[in-house]
Amino acid sequence: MALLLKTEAGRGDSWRRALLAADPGLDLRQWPEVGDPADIEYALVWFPPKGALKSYPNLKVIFSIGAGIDHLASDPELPKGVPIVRMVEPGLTAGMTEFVLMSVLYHHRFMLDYAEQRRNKVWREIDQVPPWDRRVGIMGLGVLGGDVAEKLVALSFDVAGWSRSPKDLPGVACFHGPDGFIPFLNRSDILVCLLPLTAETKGILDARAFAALPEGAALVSVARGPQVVEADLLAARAFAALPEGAALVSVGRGPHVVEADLLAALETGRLGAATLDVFQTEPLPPESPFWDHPRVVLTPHVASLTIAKTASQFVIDNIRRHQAGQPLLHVVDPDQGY
Ligand code: NDP
Ligand code: OXD
Repeated sequence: MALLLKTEAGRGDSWRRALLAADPGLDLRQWPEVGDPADIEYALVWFPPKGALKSYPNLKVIFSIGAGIDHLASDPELPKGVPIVRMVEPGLTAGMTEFVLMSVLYHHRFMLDYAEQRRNKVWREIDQVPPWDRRVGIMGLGVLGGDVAEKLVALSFDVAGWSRSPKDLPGVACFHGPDGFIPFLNRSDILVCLLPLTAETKGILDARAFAALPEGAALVSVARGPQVVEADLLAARAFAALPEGAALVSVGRGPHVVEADLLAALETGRLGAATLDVFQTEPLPPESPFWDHPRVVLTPHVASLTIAKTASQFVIDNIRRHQAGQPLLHVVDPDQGY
């Protein structure tokens, strides 16, 4: 049995060291030095070239280096019937919780406003809001969203979450499904998007919201005349469901958001601020208006990174389970796409 490793550029050696520390006897083939393709039974990959994974006739399991598997699902030639395992490991979870807490606290404590005051040499207090009066909404209550929710509750925020199936989490107002979406948005002063990218969640801040919005809720005009297309109008309605001046923390995937409508919502003040870690096009093109937007905090898709050491243990343990005939942990449901 051999494990194929294809990481992002520059991270291959640390993964190799970590995997061999977890299993010194491992037959590891580091892309592109694969050897005989027939030897490959497991693949641990991040953005493999489209069509590449179909070259391994004995491939039994595909492990994603990230929690998201959209980099695999978007491959039209992905071998059918081979299970995909998403990444669940403590380093990735801890990193995401740190990032979201940092972002929520940043908006909660008006740090963008204080940065602007500082640029203008203004010394002025802004009224402090206690955390129990700040409503934080988390889209996605899975491994990452669930941990974020728990830590925000511990900090005394008024926390809600939205998922596909019903949930019961201590201290969290849980909403689910299309009917729960607009009531959930209505009570999100700070909205965190931690959904996977699937056919259902692509453009989530418009289409599903539109279907559930009450009559008359879509009052934000994006006023872009003939350029307004239906998808844009729908997204404007989703933002319209948020409380005036809400902040968005977008750390799931770029295509969850229709970027033109996000800009419009920032312009009208419907959204007061946004932390954006993921974008429609990555790397973010130099001409993007987000680079210089005064109400945007921007990072280059680094909200959390998989930590090779802890993740390698997860992968090796899962391979051992598979070889022992036990069920794999954290297998993606192909029908749901996450
Ligand atoms: P999980 O699969 O554990 O959780 C996904 C959550 O989203 C679940 O609660 C699920 O609901 C919910 N969900 C999925 N589809 C829908 C839908 N149609 N409507 C409502 N809720 C839905 O994923 P993780 O928490 O591990 O990861 C989430 C995402 O975070 C990843 O897919 C990735 O895109 C992103 N990510 C980004 C990183 C970054 O650096 N920016 C780093 C790591 C991850 P239910 O519980 O009912 O199934
Ligand atoms: C992930 C990511 O999905 O880093 O893990 O984006």
